[in-house]
Amino acid sequence: KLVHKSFGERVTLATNPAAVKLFKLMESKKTNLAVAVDLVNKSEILALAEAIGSEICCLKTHVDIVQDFDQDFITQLQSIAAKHNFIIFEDRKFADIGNTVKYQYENGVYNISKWADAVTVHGVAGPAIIDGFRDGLKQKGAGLLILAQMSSKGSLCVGEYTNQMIEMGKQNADAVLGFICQEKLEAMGDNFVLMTPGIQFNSKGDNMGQQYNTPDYVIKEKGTDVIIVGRGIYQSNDPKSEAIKYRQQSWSAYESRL
Ligand code: S5P
Repeated sequence: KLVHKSFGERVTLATNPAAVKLFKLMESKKTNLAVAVDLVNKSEILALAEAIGSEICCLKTHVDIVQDFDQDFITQLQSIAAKHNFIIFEDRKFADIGNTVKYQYENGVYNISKWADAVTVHGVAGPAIIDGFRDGLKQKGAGLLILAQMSSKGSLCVGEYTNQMIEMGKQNADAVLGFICQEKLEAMGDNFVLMTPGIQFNSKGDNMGQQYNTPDYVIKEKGTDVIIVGRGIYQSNDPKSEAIKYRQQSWSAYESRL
């Protein structure tokens, strides 16, 4: 059985600045709910962020699906994040060589390094990918989330690959905020934030491989820290009250394991 420290205690163990910020934020705001806002219009995303901002610790974007993306979208999203006190993480799942991801992170239309507090990374190309992020991360005080496991059926991020991803994180704890995973493995330690997608109350999965668990299960039984909820919230008729339900279950599951 895993022994769990509080987010407050883990503030002092974290070395990545975004991890420190997120542990503090979760402890003070009393929420470990992240929402995946996979909507394709700027106005819909901003309206949802405003509606649920008070309930969440993180808002996750897929910026490359936004049809009317512009700089004003980022400016407005950042001001909503500041007002409601949550961090923004861009789920870009970078996976190339260091030199290429540096371009992808710092350049192009989206300029992700200028605004994202965290970004997701697949370590399939090996640990040197992290060197491509170091300059950009430092300037913003941001962090990487390494995909250690995935929620989808038949995922190849398992076993020895997962162990290698944890090792990659530990060797680069300055740059790494945490892991995207389905469970806490002992090697992950207490200095990283563990985030788990594939969460929904009313569904077991979709017809494209997604698999769902409840907040209670992944936090209490599997030892993760943050739940990432997408369609369970943004497709509901009342996203705000649904977000409150996910927040309450995930926070009380967290409190009960302390
Ligand atoms: O293993 C993963 C990793 C991620 S980041 N499985 C996932 O589903 N995700 C992301 O979480 C996915 O890209 C989507 O944005 C979100 C889950 O959305 P939902 O609508 O299925 O809750």
